[in-house]
Parts: sequence; structure tokens; C-alpha cells
Amino acid sequence: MEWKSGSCLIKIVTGDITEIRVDAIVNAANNSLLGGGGVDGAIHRKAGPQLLGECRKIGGCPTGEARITGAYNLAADHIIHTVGPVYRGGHSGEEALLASAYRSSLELAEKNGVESLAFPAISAGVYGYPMNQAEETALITIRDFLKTGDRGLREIILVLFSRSYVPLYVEIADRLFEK
Ligand code: AR6
Repeated sequence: MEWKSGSCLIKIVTGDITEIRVDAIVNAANNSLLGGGGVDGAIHRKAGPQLLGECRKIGGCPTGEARITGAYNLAADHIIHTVGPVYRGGHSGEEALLASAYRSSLELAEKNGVESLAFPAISAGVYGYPMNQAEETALITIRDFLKTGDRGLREIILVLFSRSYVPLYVEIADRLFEK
């Protein structure tokens, strides 16, 4: 499942983001950056305790922003930690904050010369964001970011933990990107 935008490929894969070999993976973190459950827990477990040490020095991250660290024992080179919003019904600025989490991650990737980047479905787990809305916002934000010129990114991989959401992603990607 592959689409393109200029010189960047957009791919949808299912599996565990901690196994993916890319320049950077994105972590769906919380404001403390000190680890938690879900994908955050999996990333910290696999990267090892040095990651927690580096995150402690950063001292947290506001919702909608992103911070970069090393990836230690992971196959990736960097981890971009971003904090998505907790979903509270959709009228508390969630969409703008989720878009900002994606945009901040993409900007930080570009600034650090990242060519291949993998995203989990930010906010769509513990934070309760409905998957269809979360993915629409994710893919629109990625499309708009890439539209503004060559950002150095060559591959963006959307990693789905569950196969059941693949048709939803494909439907959205077909609408927003060329094949
Ligand atoms: N690889 C890819 N996707 C995953 C993995 C994995 N290893 N594990 C879970 N997912 P969540 P959030 C999917 O809850 O909603 C943490 O405690 C999962 O199925 O990880 O942004 C943090 O510390 C879901 O689709 O992130 C925060 O406190 C998606 O990743 C809070 O959870 C995101 O689910 C953040 O909640």
C-alpha cells in the first residue's frame, strides 16, 4: 500500500513500530516524556534505560509539540516524541492539537535530516481519539506539509497495530494522495 507526494512515498504497514528500520520513529508520548503504556511503553522497553535518562534531561513537552532523542537499542536512529491531545468529545481544540503534533514531528524530522519516518496512530489509543478522525487529521497534515516543497523526506510510514483499520486508512489515503 503505497502513495506518493512529490519525491516522498507514503506507506501503510501493520505491525510493531519498534521493529521498523527507519531514520526516525515517532513516539505517542505524554507531557512528562517519562514513559507510559501503549506504544510509549513498548518504545521505552525496547530502547532501554538510557532513553529515560535522555528524556529526563529534556524536562517534558507541551501537547502538540515534539522533541527528539537517540533511539539506543532500537533499529531506528532517532525517536521523535510528540504529545497528542486527550480526546474529550472533539470540542476542546483536539483537532488543532493533533495536527500540531504531526506537524511538529515532521518539522523536527526535516531539521534533523531525517529521510524515512514512521508514525503510530497518535492519540488513537489510551487518549481515546476516534480512529477515523485521527487518521483523517494525520493524513491531511502530512499532505499539507509535503505540498509546500521538498522537505527532504523520502518515506513516511504509517504503522497500524491492528489490521482492522487498514481499509479505513486506504480509503483516506486514496482521497488525499496519488498512487
Ligand atoms: N507499534 C505500533 N502501534 C502501537 C504499538 C506498537 N508497538 N503499541 C500500541 N500501538 P497509545 P495515545 C498503537 O495508547 O493514544 C501512553 O501511556 C495503539 O493500538 O500508545 O497517544 C503515553 O505515555 C494505538 O492505535 O497512544 C500516554 O500517556 C496507537 O498506537 C498515552 O499512552 C496509539 O495508542 C498516549 O496515548
